[in-house]
Amino acid sequence: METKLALITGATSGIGKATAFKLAESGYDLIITGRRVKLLMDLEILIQRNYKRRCLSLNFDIRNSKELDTAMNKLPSDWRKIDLLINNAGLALGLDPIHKGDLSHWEQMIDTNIKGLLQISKIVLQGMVERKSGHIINISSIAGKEAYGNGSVYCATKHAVEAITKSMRIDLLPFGIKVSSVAPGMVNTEFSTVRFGGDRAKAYATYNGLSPLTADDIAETITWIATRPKHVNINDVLIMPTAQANAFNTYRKSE
Ligand code: NDP
Ligand code: 8X3
Repeated sequence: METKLALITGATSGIGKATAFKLAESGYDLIITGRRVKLLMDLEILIQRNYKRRCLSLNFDIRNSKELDTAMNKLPSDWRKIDLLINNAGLALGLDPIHKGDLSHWEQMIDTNIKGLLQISKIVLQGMVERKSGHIINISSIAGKEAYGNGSVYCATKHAVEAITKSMRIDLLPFGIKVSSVAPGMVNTEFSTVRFGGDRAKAYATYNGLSPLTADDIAETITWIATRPKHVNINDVLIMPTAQANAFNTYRKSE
């Protein structure tokens, strides 16, 4: 059987990195992307050495449409048949009421979580549509299902991911292209450290007294979705830590 090729955005840490390992283990060749070039190079070598899979790093900021376009246009011909796109690159910045929000944070979240996802999807879809096959898995969030206070713009971006996923699925129906969404609750990655501007104590407190999901939990789910038979599409997975019922209710050991 022909080896499949997956492109994972935001593979330098957390869910993206764990997914790179799991997909490589399942036999996928990989294109991995992110801004931190050293982390990309390290991962590329690990995947090649430990899993004997082809792996290519693309170093660009997904907010920069020119950089993204150039990187994708320069792909060598044997890296162009992308079977699986994992739209994972994303972030939250800040946790503030709307009237105290930071405009540059808002722009960064919108440009990464929505516009970046849209642009790379459009590029990758050219080939998928032509070949009438492919699979896109968008990483949403519990914040795409519910809106919580102090998170208006992050929640809005993930609600947008949910809407884009549903519309994409309709647009791509005639081409047999699968579109799936994975919406996790709390996952212990660099996410909270990024959200709180590098404040590790604050990030750590997010998971105080409970066991959050791990990046591996989500990677396993993504890999399961990607490896269903051709006639089966998993539309939507909402996956939570057992100690988190929804965006608002958690059970912590100290409670
Ligand atoms: P991490 O911070 O660990 O990983 C985020 C990844 O996104 C990194 O690889 C980062 O790479 C990449 N990224 C961020 N901004 C850009 C950019 N401008 N250009 C290119 N790449 C970028 O967090 P997670 O693994 O947790 O996050 C992955 C996805 O999961 C996100 O979409 C997030 O919203 C979602 N999610 C996370 C949850 C959680 O609790 N952790 C829960 C629900 C959803 P680099 O910095 O090298 O560019
Ligand atoms: C990340 C989970 O609850 O911080 O998407 O929005 S949450």
